[in-house]
Amino acid sequence: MWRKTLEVLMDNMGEFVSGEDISDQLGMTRAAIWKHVDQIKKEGYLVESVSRRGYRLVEIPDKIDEVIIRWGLDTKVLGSHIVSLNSIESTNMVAKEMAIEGSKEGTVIIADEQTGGKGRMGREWISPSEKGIWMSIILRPSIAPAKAPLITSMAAIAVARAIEGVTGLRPSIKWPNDILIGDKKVCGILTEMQGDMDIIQFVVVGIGINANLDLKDFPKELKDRATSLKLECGESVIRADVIREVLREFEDLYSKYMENRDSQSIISAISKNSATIGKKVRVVGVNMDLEGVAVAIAEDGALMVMLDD
Ligand code: BT5
Repeated sequence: MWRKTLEVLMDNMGEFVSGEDISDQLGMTRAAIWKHVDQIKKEGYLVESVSRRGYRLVEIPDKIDEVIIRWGLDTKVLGSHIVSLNSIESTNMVAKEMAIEGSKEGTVIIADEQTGGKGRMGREWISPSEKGIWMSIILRPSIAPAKAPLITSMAAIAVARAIEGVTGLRPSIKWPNDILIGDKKVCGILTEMQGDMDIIQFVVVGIGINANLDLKDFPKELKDRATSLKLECGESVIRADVIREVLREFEDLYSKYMENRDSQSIISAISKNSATIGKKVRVVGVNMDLEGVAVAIAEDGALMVMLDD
């Protein structure tokens, strides 16, 4: 319930609001409001209490909280329902369970810490507490499963744009799911889906962004391959600012695609920012191991490789 009081204080950020006004607005006693404010302070928000003037919210901490994320978020679908958690094994796991149970499109699950964060093919994703953006978005696109890679591409473009918008850094996209700054990984995307032969039931887009990790937060083997926004900018970012931008950019790309089904703008955006095209690559599959040069991204999001022969 304290979140309701927080919402009122946030709407009046920097201004005093009297306990009476809040209690009228929420239909609660002033004693209840006083308790809420006490809780809000304990949560790390800076609130001034001055007798006869009321309460004034002065500073919002860098927290993963649905109220903070929703504040100023102008999307229609993505983030229409936000679930914020302290610590969880994997937000993708929670999102998949919620999607199976019928959670609506645009639901966002976000955690301060993942104890079993997942990469692709069972790999591990390091997700230390209060340092990063570990979130999953449920989508229900009426498209064929073969088109699902486009959703990963949209998420990658959205993250790259959001990072640039908030920090001024210029990330590139390493096909299919990594965002790099320079040659170091700052974000990974894990898209999982459930569907039939010709239609998707849901897609869970898991996005992990290293926001405020310090060098000591990375295990030895990742120290020269991974980076964070903080390490690159020299200062911490407010995670909620980045989250809102990702949701806005993602919704923009997604809603346009669902409307016109034109993948060309997605392909050209991802090609323009690509860290892969023009590079020598190795294609490793169950029964193949080939080398060549990445030349383009195809209409369905696949990477086209020119083999040596
Ligand atoms: C990925 O896999 O890059 C997908 C990562 C998706 C993470 C998000 S967080 C929210 C949601 N919930 C989840 O449980 N997962 C998603 P892949 O391309 O397989 O890369 C994994 C590899 O990246 C690992 O084997 C490490 O080498 C490296 N790695 C692990 N943690 C990292 C980190 N925090 N930053 C950079 N590299 C990392």
